[in-house]
Amino acid sequence: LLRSTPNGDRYELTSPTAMPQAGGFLWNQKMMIQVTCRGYATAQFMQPEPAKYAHAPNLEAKTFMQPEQNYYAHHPGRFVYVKDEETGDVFSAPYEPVRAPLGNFVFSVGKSTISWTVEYRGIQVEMSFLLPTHDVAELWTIKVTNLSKHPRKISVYPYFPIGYMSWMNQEAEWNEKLCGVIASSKTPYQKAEDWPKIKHLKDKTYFLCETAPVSWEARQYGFEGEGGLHAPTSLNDVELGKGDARYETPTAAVQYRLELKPNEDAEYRFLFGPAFDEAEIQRMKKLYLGKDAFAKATREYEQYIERGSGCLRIETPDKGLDNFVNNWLARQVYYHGDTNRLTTDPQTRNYFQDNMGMSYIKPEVTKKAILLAMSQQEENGSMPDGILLTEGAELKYINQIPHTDHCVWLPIALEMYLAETGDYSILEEKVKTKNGNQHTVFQRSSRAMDWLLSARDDRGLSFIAQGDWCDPMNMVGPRGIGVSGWLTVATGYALKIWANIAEQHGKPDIASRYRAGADEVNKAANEHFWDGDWFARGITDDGMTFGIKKDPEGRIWLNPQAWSILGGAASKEQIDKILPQVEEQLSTPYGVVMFAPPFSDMREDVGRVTQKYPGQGENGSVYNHAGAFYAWSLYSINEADRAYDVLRKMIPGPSQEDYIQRGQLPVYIPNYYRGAYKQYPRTAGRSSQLFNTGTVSWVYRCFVEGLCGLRGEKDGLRVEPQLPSDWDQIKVTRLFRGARFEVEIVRANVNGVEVVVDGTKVDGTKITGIEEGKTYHVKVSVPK
Ligand code: CEZ
Repeated sequence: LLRSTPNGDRYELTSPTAMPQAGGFLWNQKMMIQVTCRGYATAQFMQPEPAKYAHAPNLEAKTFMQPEQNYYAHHPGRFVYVKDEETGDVFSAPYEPVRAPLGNFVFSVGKSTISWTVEYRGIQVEMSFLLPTHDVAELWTIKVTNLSKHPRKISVYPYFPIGYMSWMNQEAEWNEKLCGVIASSKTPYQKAEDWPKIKHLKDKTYFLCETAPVSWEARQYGFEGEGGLHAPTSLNDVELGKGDARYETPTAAVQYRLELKPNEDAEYRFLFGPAFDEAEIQRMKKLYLGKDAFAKATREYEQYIERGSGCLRIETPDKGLDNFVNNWLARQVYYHGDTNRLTTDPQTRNYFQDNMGMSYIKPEVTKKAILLAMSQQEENGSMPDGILLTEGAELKYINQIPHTDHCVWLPIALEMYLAETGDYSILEEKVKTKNGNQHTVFQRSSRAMDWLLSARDDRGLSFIAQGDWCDPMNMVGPRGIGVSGWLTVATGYALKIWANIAEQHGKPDIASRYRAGADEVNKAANEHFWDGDWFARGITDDGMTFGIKKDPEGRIWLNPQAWSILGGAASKEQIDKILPQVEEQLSTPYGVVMFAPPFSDMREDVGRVTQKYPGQGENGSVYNHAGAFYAWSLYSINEADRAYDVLRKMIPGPSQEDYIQRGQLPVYIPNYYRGAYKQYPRTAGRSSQLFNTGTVSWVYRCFVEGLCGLRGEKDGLRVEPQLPSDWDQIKVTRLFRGARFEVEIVRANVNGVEVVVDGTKVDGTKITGIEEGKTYHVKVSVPK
C-alpha cells in the first residue's frame, strides 16, 4: 500500500482508494498547492492577499484552509482522460473523475515534485509537476506510453478545470498565439474604494500547451455535456468542440490524437497558473514552457527545497522516524518559516513559532521576524494579535479577537534563536515602533514581560479576555474578569526564560527581578489552579474554575500540565501526580489529546471550543501543537520514553492499519488527528490533512535538543542525549554554527554522559571553542 524510497525521500501510495484524502504539497514564497492522490488540488497564491486560479463550480466564500476538506466531482483538480479510439473505452488519470479500475496506480510524493504513474488496459499515463522557485505557476509533464503488444489509437485529453471564476464577469477561449486556453474574469467587489486594489489582481487563468493539440474546449458544459464528468459527452465525438465560454463556467481541456506502437510514448508539457494580462502569460511561456526550461526550473526548485533541509540527520533503530526527520520535518519547518502560511497577517503566536524553527535552517530569517514583530509592539508592552507583513495588510478573522498570550512567545523565540546562533547582539539592536520610539530588543522584551506581569488580576492570575493559545476559548473572560490557568503558568515559563537570557546577557539584577516574578506567578497558580492531581484550565468571568475533577467534560487539559512543568509551577511531587493522569485520561493510540472528555454541547462560559465536533480541532483532538509542548516539557524533566512516545505518534505509521486509520502519508505532521477515542473509535486518529501548524518547530527542537540532546548555549554545544530506553545507539550529523558534528551516541557503563571530541575527552558535557567550517567527530557514552 505504502512504500518509501530507501532513504525515505519519496513516499509511494499504490491505491487510490485506501487513503482517498492522502496527498502532498509544494510551495514557493508566492503560492502553495496541495494535491490528493486522486488528483484533486487546492492551490492558492498571494497578490498580496491569498487568491485562487482554479475555482469551485459555484461562488465560493473566501475562507482559510479547512480541516478534512471534502472533495467532490467538480472540485478543482488536474486530470487526463484517455480514450481508446478503437473501442471507445475511457479512463482518467490519476484516478478521478472516471474512477476506472486501474491496473496499476502509484502516487509518489517527493520533496520537490509530485507524480503519478497509472495504467489502464495497456496504456500508461505518467503525470508529474513542480513549481518554479520565484513565480506562480504549475509546470506539468504528462507522458503516455503504450505498454500493450499491439499498436494503439488513442485520444489524450488533459483536463484542468478552471471553475466558476466570478459572478460579475467570466469567459474563456482558445488563444492561438499563446497556444492555450485563456480564461478571464473580474474579481467581484462592491465598494468603489476597493477598485484601486482590485484593478491590479491577476484575474486570468491560463493553461498553455507546448505542443499544439488537435482540438480543445474552453466551456465546462461543452466538455462535460449530459454525460457528466464520469463520461463527458464531448469524448464521444472525434474531436472536442473548440468551444468558448461567454459568461459561462470556463474549463481547459485539450486533445491529442495518437497512434502509438508498442512501447512508444508521447510526452507533453503544460503551464497552468494565474496572470494579469496576456503580456504576462507570454512572459511566463517564454520563461518556462519547454524541455530545457522545465529541467532548469526542476534543478532550481530542488535547490530551493534543499536549502531547507535543516541541521540534523539521524540513524536510529526506528527507520520510519529517520525518514521523517531526515527528509520531511525540516521541510515543513522551512515551509512555515519561508511563507508564513501564505497570509499577510499571521497570528503573532504563529509568527513567532513558525519563525523560531527557522533558527535551525536560516537563522537570519528568525532574526528579521523577531525585529519586525517587535516593531509592531504597543507602547504598553503588549503585542498585537497579528503581525502585518505587507503594506496595506489588515488584521482579519481571528486577529480581530483579543487574545492575551502573544507576549509569551517572544522570549521563547529569542531563546531558540540565541541557543542556535549565540548571537546575543540582537538584544542590543534598536527597534523603532510606529510612533517613532526607539528601544532595544532587550528593553522591548522586558516590557513584554512587564505587560504579562501586569495583565493579571488581584490574585495574580493572567486574564484571558477572548482567548489565549486556544483560539476558540472565547467566552471564558470577555468581561475582563476570567483568567487562564495555562497562561498563568506560561507566564511563569516566559519570565523564567527571559531571566535566563538576561543572566547570560550580563544583567543579573534584571534576571532576578523576573525570576521573582516567575516565582510569584507560579505561587498564585498553585494557590488557585492546583486541583489535587493536576492544574485547572481557568476560571470564568463568573468565578467558576474549570478543567478540574468535578467537570464531566473538559476535565483535564494538557497545556496547563505541560507548561507548569516547563515553567516550574509544578513541583517534583506534583509532576509525579500529573504524568499518570495524562497517561490515563489523555493518551490514545494516535497521541495525547488536548483535553478530555471532549465537550458534547455548548458551554457558554467557555465558548466556541465546546461547539467544535467532539474530538475535532481544539475540542479534544490529538492537537499536535499541544502534544509538542508536552513532549518538550517531558525532555525538560528527562522523561525520554514518554517524550519519544508522544512524538512518534505524531507521525503516521509504521503499521498498515495506522496509515489507513490516519489516512495520511508520513510526509508532514498535521495540526490534529481526531480524538474522542472512547466516544467515536471509528474516526479516532483521522488526520485533518492540514499541514499548517505551530507543531513542527517544537518537534524539530525536541529531536535536535531533546532526543539527540545537541543543544546550543551561548559559548558552545551542550551534549545530553535522551534516547528511548530500548535504544542502544544512534548516529547523528548535526550542523551547528557553521561546523559539522558527526556524533555517535552509545550506551555504556558510565555514570553520567561522557563526551569525547576527536579523541579527547571533554570536561563536562559542553563542547566549546567551535570553529566554523570544521568537522568534529564526537563519541558520546550515555548510562545504561
Ligand atoms: O488555528 C490555530 C491557530 O493558528 O489554533 C491554535 C492556535 O494556537 C493557533 O494560533 C489553537 O487554538 O477555530 C479556530 O479559530 C481555530 O483556532 C483554528 O483556526 C486553528 C486551526 O488549527 C487553523 O488551521
